[in-house]
Amino acid sequence: MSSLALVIGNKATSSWSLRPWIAMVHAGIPFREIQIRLRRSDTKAQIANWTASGKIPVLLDGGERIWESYAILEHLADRFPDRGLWPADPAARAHARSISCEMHGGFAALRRDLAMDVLHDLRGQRWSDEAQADIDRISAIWREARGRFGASGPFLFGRFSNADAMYAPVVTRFATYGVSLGVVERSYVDSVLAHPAMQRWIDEAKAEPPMGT
Ligand SMILES: N[C@@H](CCC(=O)N[C@@H](CS)C(=O)NCC(=O)O)C(=O)O
Repeated sequence: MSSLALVIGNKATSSWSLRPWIAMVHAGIPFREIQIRLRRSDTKAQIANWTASGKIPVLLDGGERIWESYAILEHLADRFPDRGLWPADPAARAHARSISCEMHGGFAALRRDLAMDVLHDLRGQRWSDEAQADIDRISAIWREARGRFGASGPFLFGRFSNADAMYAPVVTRFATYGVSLGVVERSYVDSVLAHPAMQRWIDEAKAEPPMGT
């Protein structure tokens, strides 16, 4: 039995939960899943059982609790150094961390206007100029990473890495909202959506009770 447990929210909408979850499933790291239903009267109390931050995901590792999606990804890379969660090359790894932190701390307009919902076709919805600027910046980030570091595979740094985990929720948004993309970004979106861990997340989201219940 694994000593790791990941506290997450609803798979349909919990974009922050998807990040460590997809990294762990991709890397074959065994863990127990503890799911908290979001947007219910008892959600805050349920989250408070695991973290004083008021937010999930939280990773339980033995006696330690690690919160904040990016910190969890760093911890997993430390704990499982053989799984290649960051690119091996130092320059690629530094770049991967930079774009992952940019995702973690930024793109508020995108998150507000294009909330993640893997279950619904949201084409036809409109978003602000600020959200479009976020989309343009993310597209540029993906093109640069693919161009400089992506030759060995279909992901940002070739092989799937923590950087792809950080951008996985954006990938689902670009697909469900029908965001218009260039050839490189479209192909990257298709590769992430085809990843077995991403498919599993979406399948499990479909099997969940409706939000708020
Ligand atoms: N910066 C945090 C953000 C986490 C976050 O906002 N999580 C949402 C769920 S996706 C949450 O816990 N919301 C609390 C609530 O719905 O009451 C991270 O990277 O983990």
